[in-house]
Amino acid sequence: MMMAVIEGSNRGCTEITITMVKAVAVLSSAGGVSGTIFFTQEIDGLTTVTGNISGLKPGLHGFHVHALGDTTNGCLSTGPHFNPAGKEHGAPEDENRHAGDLGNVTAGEDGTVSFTITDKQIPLSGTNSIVGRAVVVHADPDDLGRGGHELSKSTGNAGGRVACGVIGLQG
Ligand SMILES: [Cu+2]
Ligand SMILES: [Zn+2]
Repeated sequence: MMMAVIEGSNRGCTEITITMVKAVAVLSSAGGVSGTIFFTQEIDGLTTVTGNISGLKPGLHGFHVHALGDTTNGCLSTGPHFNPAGKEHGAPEDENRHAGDLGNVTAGEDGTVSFTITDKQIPLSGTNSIVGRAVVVHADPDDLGRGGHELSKSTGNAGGRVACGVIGLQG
């Protein structure tokens, strides 16, 4: 025991292991929307989200992390927006936002979208990890809390849940 301590102090350096955490969600839906969303947690605490989605109606679609990775009743059972800080719905750049509020993705005329989002409130490790939760794509635009609708401050009034996928660890 004592030997180990002396050896450690003699080495004169500290080993730091940096593990890049990666996760993935495969979207499924009842209505022909499909896609794959990749998550990479950078060493500076940011998570980069890269996705491809197809089968959407052209235009904006609310895109969120919902609290639960439960798809037993389709996307309906993924719960509300992931909101560990107990805030109101907002835009990704807002101070007052749910952690899961990732704004909108914009599908082209062909119904597909490829996008990259970088966000600091959706870690893949630690207390507020989004692993085991779900990503959800909505039928309509997310009004980012500004629409004045009774649902604006809770869901962005983004309409139905057209596709979702559970966020799982990736090797
Ligand atoms: Cu949502
Ligand atoms: Zn929200």
